[in-house]
Amino acid sequence: MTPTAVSPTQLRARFAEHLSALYGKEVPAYTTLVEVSQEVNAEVLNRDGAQAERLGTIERVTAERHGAIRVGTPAELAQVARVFGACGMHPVGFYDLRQTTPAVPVVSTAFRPIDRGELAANPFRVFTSLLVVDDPRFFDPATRAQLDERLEARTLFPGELLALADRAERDGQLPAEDADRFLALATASFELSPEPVDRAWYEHLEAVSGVAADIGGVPSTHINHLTPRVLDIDALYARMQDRGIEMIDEIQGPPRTRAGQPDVLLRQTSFRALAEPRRFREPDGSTSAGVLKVRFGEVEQRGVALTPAGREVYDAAGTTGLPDTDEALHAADLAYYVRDDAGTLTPIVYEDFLPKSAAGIFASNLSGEGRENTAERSVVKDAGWMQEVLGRELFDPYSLYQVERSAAS
Ligand code: OOG
Ligand code: NI
Repeated sequence: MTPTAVSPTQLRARFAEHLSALYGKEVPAYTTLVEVSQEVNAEVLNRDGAQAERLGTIERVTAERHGAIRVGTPAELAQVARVFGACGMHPVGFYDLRQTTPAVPVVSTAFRPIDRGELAANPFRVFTSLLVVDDPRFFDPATRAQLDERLEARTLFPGELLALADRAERDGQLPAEDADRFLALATASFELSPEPVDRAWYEHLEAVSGVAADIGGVPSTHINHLTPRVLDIDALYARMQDRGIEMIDEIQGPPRTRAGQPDVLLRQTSFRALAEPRRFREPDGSTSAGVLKVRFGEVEQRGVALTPAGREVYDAAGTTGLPDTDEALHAADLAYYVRDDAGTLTPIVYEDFLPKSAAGIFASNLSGEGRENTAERSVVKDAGWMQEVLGRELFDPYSLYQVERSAAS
């Protein structure tokens, strides 16, 4: 690298910082969530010492965030892939949230670093959902035609940003000034737009799905939430409630483990979506003030990644079906570990998402139930289809964990 050049790793770390500053300004309760997470993490570190860093150094965990964004067309998703690609973030996993209960009319992937060193340097990941406009279970022909037209007409990412992204990816770096420009444009693309929302159209989509309205009912995209990582999510949940912040009813994902039992996969919870002031365009052409509740704050605790066999056990019986110790999980090939020179097992952290929790997080923060026409046949969208759309490799999470485990032995 040339001396003043900025690497993809640095772009990613700075992008996460920029988005965090933006979201903190837009949603002040997020800042409270980050503060409380850091408080809890300091306490766990104090209490458990080195044991607290088994699933990542405190530096990594403190800086760790995942974001969530939502886009409307395959072309928009392909552009997102270029912007994140510049930051060393690759699409991993395919989640069809139309298959969960309740169904959400999107298919998703997560952009994230894929090798251990990059994850350790900065693990920033973004859960990215694409509206399935051509699914007749959700959208009738007239709605679909209008969605297509409106989504076609908008531009989420300026040409200058995409050109910088392509250059960064091609060269593996950007000169300092171009890096600043890239970050400014990328961050601005996820800012909440002051442009008025067409009320009648938004409400029409909202009757089908709140997520569809949030994606197709507005002329831009925005960060939906930004999630810090915490080492004890139960402690955090209680403390947020003490501070008077209304949390969703439960923690999604595996239940709290028994003392000494390893944490597995991912536990998440969120505070309820806040009423944010937005401008509306009324049917008579006038504009008025109103509110929308779509953005919220989420927090997560991560555990060891399960193998396909471990995941099968978990999906069938929850954590009660899993053995109690690292050694037993490893011996039965139910979770991913590497053994260090001293013979100690180090867990490989789960870096991905859980569709059931994602659907729960979506649902707990939507006002209406939504509407689905189950008489219609769903349109098939799978990982192969998404890889075509992305125009680049869509990685399989299990293969990545497997590679990591083999590399270490
Ligand atoms: C994404 C919801 C899923 C998670 O952490 O599971 C998600 C969204 O609300 O757009 O972020
Ligand atoms: Ni999330």
